[in-house]
Amino acid sequence: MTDLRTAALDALATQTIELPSWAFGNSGTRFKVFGRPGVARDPYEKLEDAAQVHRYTGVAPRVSLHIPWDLVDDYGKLAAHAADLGVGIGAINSNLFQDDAYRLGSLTHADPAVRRRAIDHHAQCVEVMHATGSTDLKVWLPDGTNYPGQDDLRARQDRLADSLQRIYAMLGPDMRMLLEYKFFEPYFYAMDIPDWGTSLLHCLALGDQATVVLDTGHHAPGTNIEFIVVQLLRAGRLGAFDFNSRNYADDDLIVGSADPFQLFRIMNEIVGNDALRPGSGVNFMLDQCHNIEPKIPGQIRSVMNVQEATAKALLIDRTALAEAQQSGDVLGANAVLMDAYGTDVRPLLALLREQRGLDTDPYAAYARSGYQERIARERVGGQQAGWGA
Ligand code: LRH
Ligand code: MN
Ligand code: MN
Repeated sequence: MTDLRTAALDALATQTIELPSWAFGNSGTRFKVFGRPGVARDPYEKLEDAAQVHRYTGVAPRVSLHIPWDLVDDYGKLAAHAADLGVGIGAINSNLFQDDAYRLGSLTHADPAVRRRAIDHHAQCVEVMHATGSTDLKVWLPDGTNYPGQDDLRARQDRLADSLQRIYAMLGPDMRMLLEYKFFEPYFYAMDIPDWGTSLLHCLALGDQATVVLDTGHHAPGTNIEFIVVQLLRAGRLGAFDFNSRNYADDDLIVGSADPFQLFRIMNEIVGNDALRPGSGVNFMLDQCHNIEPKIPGQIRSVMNVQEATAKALLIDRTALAEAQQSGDVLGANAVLMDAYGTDVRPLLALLREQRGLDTDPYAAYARSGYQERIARERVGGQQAGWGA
């Protein structure tokens, strides 16, 4: 085996990918939520399903929770259940988009009482973090306006900065805030955190424990996402990814399904900037909802797609690339990248799994396991992923 392949195997062995609890509940389009037999009925069962993804892929040892979608009486008990299943609790997602009080905003609302309510919700999330051992508080701000003049854009930013500061002050020394941006939806004139620049400015004002989350579905079509990755890494503020695929909007499709080349370009910058290594501070999370496809195989497919893109990025001959770049060999440099992208990395990943005592094909191994048939038999009345819950 070449040195490049050996190094790639070593790096792949250290990679972990975090799963979203909401991937294991029923979800749908804005027209219909489709129920599937055997879908998890509560957060405990969501963790059981997530543990299946980890069991067959070996690289998905954490699960993000969403509060209040994953409301339980005893979070210590939920974390212990996770540990028994061989997984841990990852990021805690707050929810500012399902409350009547937030029609005109939450952390940006003109009324201090509404802002207080939104800030207090994060105190609840931080409590969950203490109880579960989670270190990442993920904040996606759904606030925005629909019409020019509807509200004062500057005043909303000022109120947001103040609210975020109060939330940041609740964090323990080992906790981080992950601040997510999205350019449109649920509002369409001006979102209050529409882009990475706005998120970064707020993070810089807050302090070192505040970092940006890049959800791959939250950009305008044609945006060069890998450029954003580079900028955030350069600033030391890329805290996490929410990986998913999009064709038109925030589609939340299987990672790497719409544009596997984009995923490769992103992972190229991650590998090239030494951000794959554990301890680099980047949490590789999935943020997907499966609407028409089965949940557990859907997550397995996404995890495998992230692994494939990562493996290809690891196979880039970076010495040859640097030489071609230095000498101004435009097509030569591009060819180095495309050679790696064109490599069939499935045998390498099969070897990785073999070395860990896993089946070489996690997707097929899960299908054979009988788990899907068992949950379809035993569970009745699956829980909705979140919306409308
Ligand atoms: C917002 C978002 C955010 C989570 C998730 C459910 O669109 O990406 O990361 O709240 O969806
Ligand atoms: Mn997201
Ligand atoms: Mn999203």
